[in-house]
Parts: sequence; structure tokens; C-alpha cells
Amino acid sequence: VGGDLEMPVAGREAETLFQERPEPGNQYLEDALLRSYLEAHLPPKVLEEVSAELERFGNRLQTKIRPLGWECELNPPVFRQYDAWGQRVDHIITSSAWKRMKEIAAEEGLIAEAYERRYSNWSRVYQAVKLYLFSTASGGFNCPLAMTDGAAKVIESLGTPASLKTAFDRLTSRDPRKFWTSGQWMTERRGGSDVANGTETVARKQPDGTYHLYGFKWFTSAADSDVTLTLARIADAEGRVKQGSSGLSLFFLRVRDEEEKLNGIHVQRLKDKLGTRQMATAELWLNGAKAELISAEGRGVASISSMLNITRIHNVIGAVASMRRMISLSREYALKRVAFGKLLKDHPLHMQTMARMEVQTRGAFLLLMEIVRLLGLTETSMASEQDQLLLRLLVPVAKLYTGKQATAVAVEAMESFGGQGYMEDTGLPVIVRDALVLSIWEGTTNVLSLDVLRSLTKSQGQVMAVFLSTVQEKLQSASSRAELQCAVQRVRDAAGRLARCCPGAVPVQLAARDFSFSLARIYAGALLLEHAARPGSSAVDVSAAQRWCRQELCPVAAELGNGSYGAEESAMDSALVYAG
Ligand code: UCC
Ligand code: FAD
Repeated sequence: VGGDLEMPVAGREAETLFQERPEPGNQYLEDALLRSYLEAHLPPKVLEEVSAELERFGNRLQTKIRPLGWECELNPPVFRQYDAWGQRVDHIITSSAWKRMKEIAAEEGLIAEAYERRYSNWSRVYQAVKLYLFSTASGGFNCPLAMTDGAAKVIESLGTPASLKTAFDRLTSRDPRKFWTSGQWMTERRGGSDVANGTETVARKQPDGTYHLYGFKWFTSAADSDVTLTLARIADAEGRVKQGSSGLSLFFLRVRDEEEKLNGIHVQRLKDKLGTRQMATAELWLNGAKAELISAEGRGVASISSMLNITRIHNVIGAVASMRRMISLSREYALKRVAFGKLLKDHPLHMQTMARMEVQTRGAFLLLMEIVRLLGLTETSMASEQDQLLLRLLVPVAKLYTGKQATAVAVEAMESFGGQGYMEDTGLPVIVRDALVLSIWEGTTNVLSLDVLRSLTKSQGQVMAVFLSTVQEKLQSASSRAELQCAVQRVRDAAGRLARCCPGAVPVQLAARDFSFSLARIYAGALLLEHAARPGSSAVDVSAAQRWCRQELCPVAAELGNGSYGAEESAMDSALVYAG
């Protein structure tokens, strides 16, 4: 202290670092839940191979990829509309780090892995785990990868027609020189949720059988992508189009030609976004963009839904990854930061706050693993009809629920760094900003809640029966463990209340959001219990399951009991909102 007092004031001011930085290590090795999930589920031979590979990838992420991701953040894309001589060029200039991410994505097989199916039904789990580790280090490159995976999935589900074979090979390539990424242009000025009424783009058939597209796409992320899928209305000989959903068809197009010239596309501007700033989102005029019709006429929305279901899964990956990263940083910080004479880790109230985040993240992680497990089964013809129904239901449920969790956890974790959490150069605000979009794009929370109801209607209630029986099955193993019995009973009660809320029917729209949250909480509770009941589980697994199940698992039943979905309450909702 004496030495400190003797130091000249100016010298003290020049001193900067007073706090050791949090430095998590290899993300794979430090993720206990991830490793225990893989140990519990993967066949031994697959586990041996992939865990060695994930450890290597974890090292590459830590030493090489994460610094590149930060470079992407520091060098966001720039739009140059004219060249020095006044020629319109519409260049979206991306950083060398962003370009390197594309090569790394190919080298690591981040898309390829899912389509090569080296590990049969486990390939999707493995791919999802790699993407989960990559996500927060990727400098926003997880976004084009999501859409690339979605485009490959659509093409595969169409039986990979000859005209799309090259595109499929490139989208799923491990060769950085060949690898292509895709966009997903659905949103127009009049609506991103209500695509059926919002889409004004018109497709005019050409003598060679291709189409020229005319319209304005209001949000196009990863606008530097090579190809895209998009929706348009086919004009008849008189130039008339059919309105509504059944007027929409799905098209594939190259964004640029071999000489890198835009394909009948003008870039109006890049969006000035709160987050995801590493990645270019553009407004695009289509002025005769040459495209190929790839769906049956009028089946555009149904055809692009296989893309939506994949990109929504990537959204879940992004959500869980953000939570995990924030917690990893925060727990490291708690080992180094002193307040009131002791390390943060030694303040029980601080640990309680962090443990609550951990429980949320665990529930979200297991939901993610469950949907990619089911996806892997469907893609290798190993899924039962029940598995397929469950997957259809759980994708929107997991997307909407984890999107909200990610925001809450990211903001809470930011606070766990105190004022430092709010400082740009720590990188923490980037994660917070990027997490905020997760509940907006790929379908907002309400729109996805309505999609949950759509899946119920379509299966005529079957999916609910499957949901409830699967939850019961998962509880089986846990019910014999004394320390889990109370939590098992809570999930059983909640599932019973849920079943009584909509006996054989679909809940009213007003209940859609609470209903979807209930599905997420009940299912994640069952998964946590199943994980806690496996042989060799830890006290931490047990506690996570117990704690998750202590929250209100079935908010829809509680709200129904309050009469929240009646006409009077609904009228009062508007009155409350618009009261002077
Ligand atoms: O935001 C975007 C990209 C962001 C960048 C990428 C980030 C990725 C994550 C990165 C990692 C961090 S792209 C834009 C996303 N836009 C949306 O998600 C749109 C949200 N709106 C909806 O989802 C709506 O519910 C619509 C557009 C699907 C509603 O359309 P319709 O036409 O009004 O709905 P219909 O008539 O009910 O459905 C038409 C058909 C039906 O099939 P059929 O005709 O056989 O009965 C539906 O069952 O489509 C079927 N369908 C589905 N099938 C609709 N949705 C689905 C679904 N999810 N799965 C299966
Ligand atoms: P609206 O549909 O106008 O929604 C406004 C509000 O109304 C929301 O809260 C919504 O939940 C609510 N709402 C709407 N309908 C209902 C209903 N029936 N019941 C209850 N509530 C309802 N789109 C693309 O196609 N491609 C892209 O690459 C792309 N990239 C994007 C990148 C970013 C950073 C962002 C922010 C958006 C991007 N989008 C993209 C657009 C995105 O998918 C849409 O913004 C989103 O789907 C919501 O549509 P909207 O903006 O028209 O909102």
C-alpha cells in the first residue's frame, strides 16, 4: 500500500488494467452437460471418434476461430453503391475474417456432416454440437450457415433434382473453394410474419422455362451469399397473380453470375441493425432476377417450411450457445473479481443468481438435443410416426422458448460483470445484442405460438397424445429415484393440467403463448429428470432437475383458471393498452 501511495498521480491514471480478464478454456472440455449428454446417448464407437474431434475443434475455436470472430465484429460489412467513375456496382464488402469463416465452415464440415450421415442418425446431433460450439465464436457466420443448411434440406426433400445437384453439392461441400452459402428471402415490406399477404414479388415465365422475378425484399440476411431461396407469385399470360398463401411459389436463384455480377438485383442499402452487425442484411430490389421454380405452383409456403424448421433449429442452437458462453465467462469472472473483501464466487447470493441461469441453460440444452436427436431419426428413416409428430411440435416450441431464455440469461449474465458487462470492448454487449434478435427473426414468439396450434390442428390432436405419452415415458426411469420423486410428481401434475386445458382439441388463440411455454417447461422438465435418472448422474444433474420443476410448469392452466382467455379479459387487454 505504501508503494502505491508514493506513486505519482499521473502514473496511477495511466495505469489501466486492474482486473484479470475471464478466460474460459476449451469449450468442449468445460461443458459438463454436453459431455454427459453425449456419453449417455452416443454409441461407444461414435462417442470415441466425435469426442476426440470435438476436443480438437474446441482448441481451434479457442486459439484461432474466436479471434477471427472478433475481427468480424470490428470490421462489419460495408456497402459501396458506385465506383469511382460513377458506375453502379452495389458491392457488399466483407472482411477477410468473414471470408475466412466461410472456409472454416467448409473445412469443419459444419453443413456437410448432416448430409454425409457418417454417424447415421447421430450425425445431426454431432453437427448441432459443432455448431453450438462454433456459434458465439463465429462472428455471425452462424446465420448464413443456418440458411445454407435450410436450403440444402429443401433441395434434399425435393429429391435433389438434376438442376439443383450442383447447388446441393456446393452447399454441403467440405471444400472451401466450392462451398456456397444460401440466403432466405421471405420478408417484404408489408409483412414478415404474414408472408401470405405480405409478398408482392411477381415471377414472369421466360421462354426457356426459367422465371424473372420483380419485387422488393425488405430483409435479406447474409446478402453476400451465393444463392438463395425466395417466394414469388407467378403471373399468368395476362399478368395477373393469385393472392394469399396458395398464390406463392418457391424459387431458387444465384445471387451473382460467374463474373460476380448481380443477377438482376439492386442493393438499396444495408440495414442499420442493433446487433448481428458482423453480417450484412440488405434491402434488395429484384429487377428481373433469373430464377428457377422449385416447388409446385402455389406450394411455396409448404415447401419453404422445411427450410424454416431447420433455421429455427439453428436459432435454438444460437440461443443455447449464447447462454452457455455468457455463463462460462461469468463463472470465470467470479473466480477473479473481488467485492466486499472476497471473490464473487464466495458470495452465496451471486452464486444463486448464476445457478438459476445454469438451470435455464440446462433445460434449453436438453430441448435442443432432443429435437436434433429426433431430426436425425427422421433423416435416416428411423423415426416412428410419433417421433415425426413430436419433432414438428417441438421445433417451434423450442425456438420460441429458448429465444426468450437467451435474452433473459444474456442480460442477467451481463449484470454479473457489473459495469464491465456494459463495456463494448469486453465483447459482452455483442452477445447480448445478438441474442435479442433470436425471438424476432425466424418467426416471433407469438407467430410461433400460433404455429404450435397449427401443428395441433393438422394432426387432429394426435400430437398432444404423443407429447403426453412421451413425457410419461421419460419420467419412468426417474420415478424410482427417491430424490427425484417430488419433481416427477410436479411434471405429472402439470401434464395432467395441460391435458385438461384442451381435451382433444386446440386451445383458443389467446392461450397460444402460455400453452407453448407450458409445453416447453413440461418437456424440458421431463428431459432434465431423464438425464438426472441415468446411471452415473451427478448431484448437480439431480439438483438442476429439481430446481427446474419447482417453477410454474403449466402457466396456461393457471391463466385459464384466472379466466384470462375470455372475451371480457381480451377486451380489457386492449382497454389497458390504450387507456389514456
Ligand atoms: O428471418 C429470417 C432469416 C433470419 C436469418 C437467419 C437466422 C437463422 C438463425 C441463426 C442462428 C443464430 S427468414 C424469415 C423467417 N420468416 C418466418 O419465419 C415467417 C414467420 N411466419 C410464419 O411462420 C407463418 O406462420 C407462415 C408464413 C408460415 C404462415 O403462412 P400461411 O401460408 O398463412 O400458413 P398456412 O396456410 O397455414 O400454411 C401453408 C402450408 C400448410 O400446409 P398444407 O397446405 O399442406 O396444409 C402448413 O401446414 O405450410 C404448412 N406449414 C408448415 N409445415 C406452415 N408452417 C409450417 C411449418 N413450420 N412446418 C411444416
Ligand atoms: P410483424 O409481422 O409486423 O410483427 C409485429 C408484431 O406483431 C410482433 O410482435 C409479432 O409477434 C406480432 N404479431 C404479428 N402477427 C400476429 C398474430 N397473428 N398474432 C399475434 N401477434 C402477432 N427475413 C427474411 O425473410 N430473410 C432474412 O434474411 C431476414 N433477416 C433478418 C435479419 C434481422 C436482423 C431481422 C431483425 C429480421 C430479419 N428478417 C428476415 C425479417 C424477420 O423474419 C421478420 O422481421 C420477422 O419474421 C417479423 O416480421 P415483421 O417484421 O413483419 O413483424
